[in-house]
Amino acid sequence: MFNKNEFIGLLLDYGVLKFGEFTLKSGRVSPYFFNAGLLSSGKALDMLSNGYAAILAGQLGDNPTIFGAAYKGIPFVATTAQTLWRSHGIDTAWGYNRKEAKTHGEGGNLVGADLSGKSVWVIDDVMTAGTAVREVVEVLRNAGASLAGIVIALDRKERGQDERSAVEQIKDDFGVPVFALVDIDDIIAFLQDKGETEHLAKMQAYREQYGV
Ligand code: OMP
Repeated sequence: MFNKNEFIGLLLDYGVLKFGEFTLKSGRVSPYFFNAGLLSSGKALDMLSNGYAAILAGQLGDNPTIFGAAYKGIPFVATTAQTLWRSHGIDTAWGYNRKEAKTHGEGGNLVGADLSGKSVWVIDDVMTAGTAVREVVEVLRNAGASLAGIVIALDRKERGQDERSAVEQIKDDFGVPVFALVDIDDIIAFLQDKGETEHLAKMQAYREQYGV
């Protein structure tokens, strides 16, 4: 089953979690970056999907639907649906969006499960200020679906549009649960345990500035 420290170890081994200076979507300059695109092996994807599925298995109601946003969410939602079936015996509908609407063939910007009238769980990689997730909620709304909840791989635990964390704000605004496989405090604790000091001071300073 899913183990947080094993997962953080894998994030470091695969270079998914990098240290340096990174300008984020929010404009914040961060001493670390989480690049989910580098979970690019079968083993890594398996561990990630196991994590998402372990959380979702306890949350999904009848006729579940899960959704991954283009582009990075697409492989994750697919493998999570498979893991839910193989490991938990839960058969969930799954779908994703295209960034560019298709004008021929079946057309449209949604692929897979019919979302209309459904209560949908969203799978995403990382939340900083919550902008990306709000965009996904808009896609669901336009498809006539409602949001059931969100599972992300990493919660950076940063402020959103006010003093609350982005995750808390999303929970309040949409009235849904938000789960994360790991958060920045888990990562800081992992580094401390390993006696890693090189990046810790900068991570903690950043956390003071933007974190909650
Ligand atoms: P928010 O939209 O501010 O919540 O930022 C989340 C999005 O930013 C993610 O979906 C990524 O596209 C990107 N991002 C990362 O991939 N990794 C990070 O560590 C930080 C960000 C980011 O730009 O904040």
